Amino acid sequence: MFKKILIANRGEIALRIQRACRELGVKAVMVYSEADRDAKYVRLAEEAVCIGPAASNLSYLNMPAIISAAEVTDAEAIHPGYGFLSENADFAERVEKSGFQFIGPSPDSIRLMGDKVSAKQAMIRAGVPCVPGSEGELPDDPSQIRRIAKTVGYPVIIKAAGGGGGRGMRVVHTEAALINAVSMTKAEAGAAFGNPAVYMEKFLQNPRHIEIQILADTFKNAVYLGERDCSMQRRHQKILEEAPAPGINRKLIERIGERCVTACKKMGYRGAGTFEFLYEAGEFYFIEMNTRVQVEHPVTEMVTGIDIVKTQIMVAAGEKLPFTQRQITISGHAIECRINAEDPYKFTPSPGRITTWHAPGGPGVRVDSHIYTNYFVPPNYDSMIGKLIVHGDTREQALARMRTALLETAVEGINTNIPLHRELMVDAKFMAGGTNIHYLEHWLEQHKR
Ligand code: MV4
Repeated sequence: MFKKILIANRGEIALRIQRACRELGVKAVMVYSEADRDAKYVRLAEEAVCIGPAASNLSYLNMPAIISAAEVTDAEAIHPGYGFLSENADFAERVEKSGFQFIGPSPDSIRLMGDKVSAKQAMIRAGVPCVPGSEGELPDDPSQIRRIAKTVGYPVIIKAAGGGGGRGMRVVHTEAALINAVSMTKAEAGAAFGNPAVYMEKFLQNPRHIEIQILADTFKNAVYLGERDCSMQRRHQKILEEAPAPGINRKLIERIGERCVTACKKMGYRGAGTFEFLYEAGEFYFIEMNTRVQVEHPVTEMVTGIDIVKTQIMVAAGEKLPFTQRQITISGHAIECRINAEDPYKFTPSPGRITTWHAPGGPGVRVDSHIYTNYFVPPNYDSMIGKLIVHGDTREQALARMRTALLETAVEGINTNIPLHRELMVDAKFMAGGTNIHYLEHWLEQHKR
């Protein structure tokens, strides 16, 4: 095992990784920007290094500053968390070239999955079901593009190879609009991602967003830890997640999970990963793979009892996965509510000083947050200030526990989205389970104030 790890992130995930380090007996080096200097999780770390001013591009995205911090503190490995440099293949490569272990997959795996066309081709080869569409990048010839769209069937969606997470896509309903939509998407993709390549898929109108968590070691062992339902989102920002996904056939999940595992083994994938699927009319369609730990990993930890962050560190240190697929079982139900510093209905950010913080508790309640009374939420970063996670024997019990936890939680001094979560936890359709990716946006439209 490593003696010392550098944590190249901030906020709740920095604290989460620090906790995993402590459990493993590994020293944690925290890097921080000037805006995060006084944060308690920074004080709590064995060592801390300032890597620059508040602006992310000068600190948490500053590769030389982060690698220098690892050098001066003699860290052996770097955990990138999520966001920032976590899926930057060039960063992973520079980390490795500088003699440190990147806690994540190889630069090649990150690069393969970062290009959504090559990712999809790898999945097709591995037998993972994908959304029907162009096999690879769209050609330039308009008549060929029209022919592909005709075969796929309208509506279609044009997506940028360099995009992902909802960036660089356009829905096309008619042949008349096709060629212009392709040109526009290519132009935008070239400007935004430095790669004008686009591909086409059948546009699914009312899918759910279901993702499969996997873990893999360097000995060709890989397992899946079941699925998460992340359909409750607004403008591609998830607001709550749950595991397992309500109402989906377990045998189907097992078949898809096994395909994901096969794909990992085939790619020689290492570490934690997430296969994102659209689920519609009883079928799964792969869309993208994330090569990092995700915000919503706790719901999977709660239903499997497996510490995903600890396992990431163990496999990065060259250890074998400490469990086999047969030893992994899903028990009960978990729900996570993301707590954001924002107006609960207008979604405008609400940074500032937290004058009161009272955390909930009780059986099956977990709080992943770095905040405390008198903590100042800086305006420079994502508005998520923590996550409330509950576990119950059944979905109904988890819902009841989340309602109680949300009732107990007090955040004063700033606005948060807790009132929105309280309303969703008593919403009849959400309570019934299985709402699709459009549900929250429609709900907000109907509950305008
Ligand atoms: C789609 C789709 C419908 N059909 N692909 C958006 C984020 C990116 N990861 C992929 N996305 C979508 N791809 C096909 N073929 C609908 C979406 C989509 C979406 C997906 C997951 C969660 C929320 C979403 C919100 C709008 C659109």
